[in-house]
Amino acid sequence: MVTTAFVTGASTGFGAAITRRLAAGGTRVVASARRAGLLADVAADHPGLVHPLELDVRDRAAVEDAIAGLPARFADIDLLVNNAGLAKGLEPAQDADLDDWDQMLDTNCRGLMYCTRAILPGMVARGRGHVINVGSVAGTYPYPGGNVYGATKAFVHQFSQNLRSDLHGTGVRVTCVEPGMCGGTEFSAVRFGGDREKAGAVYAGMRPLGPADIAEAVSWASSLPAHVNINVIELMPVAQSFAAFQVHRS
Ligand code: NDP
Ligand code: 8X3
Repeated sequence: MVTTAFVTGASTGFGAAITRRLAAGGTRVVASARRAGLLADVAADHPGLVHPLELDVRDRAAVEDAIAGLPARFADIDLLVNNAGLAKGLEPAQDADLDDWDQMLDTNCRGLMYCTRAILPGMVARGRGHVINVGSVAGTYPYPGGNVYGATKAFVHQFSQNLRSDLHGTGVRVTCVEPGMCGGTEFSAVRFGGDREKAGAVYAGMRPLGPADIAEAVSWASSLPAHVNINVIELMPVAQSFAAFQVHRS
């Protein structure tokens, strides 16, 4: 059983649902994100079990300090859920904003690296632990405008697999959860710069996955017996599937 978890991006969406799900099962959770007010709301619903932690995962020193300074009750982390992340923009590469590209790389890749590197030594020393990284189908299947976002999630996938090699024999497990379209989060509003109408249109007329589906996947993978490692979970709504290659004809 997971006793202490550290969840990034816990203020909304998947991270908040994962935090609530774990806390409801009695797990102590460090819930981290930049927006302290939203974290306080999550913590208030689970008194004593959720420790809110205001943290920007892009800030390497802040990540190291925050993890080194956790209260004793929350210090021995046996589940890290690297969930913080975002897509910014859907423009073709030739028109994209480089600041958006930097923010995606810094959050989805560097932030995930910093949290992992800070928490792994404790797991290895204790001979147990589980890192669950939130990737995306965008890391496997290309789509127009997915350019750097998809590339960051391909990084998350491969980093997860490589972690398994490095952690061989330590007892520490690694899983990459790779969802398709999921509504009920701020993902599309963030991607479209706060344009809620454009964000809502993404899910019009179809039933996407919801944050509870992702929390279920995380809960399942982390609750399996210690000798079982789920490498990858790829899940999509039934309403989403694949289309043909595009062909340009002159
Ligand atoms: P949300 O936008 O609702 O959640 C993103 C979370 O990341 C928020 O809690 C946000 O909190 C946090 N975050 C963003 N930047 C930072 C940062 N620099 N430091 C710390 N926290 C940060 O979206 P989702 O719940 O949908 O997304 C969660 C993850 O799932 C992301 O990695 C996303 O790429 C991935 N994903 C989403 C899918 C979808 O369709 N929704 C599908 C596949 C994958 P705050 O702003 O308070 O810091
Ligand atoms: C989010 C899923 O298909 O919008 O990672 O890129 S998608």
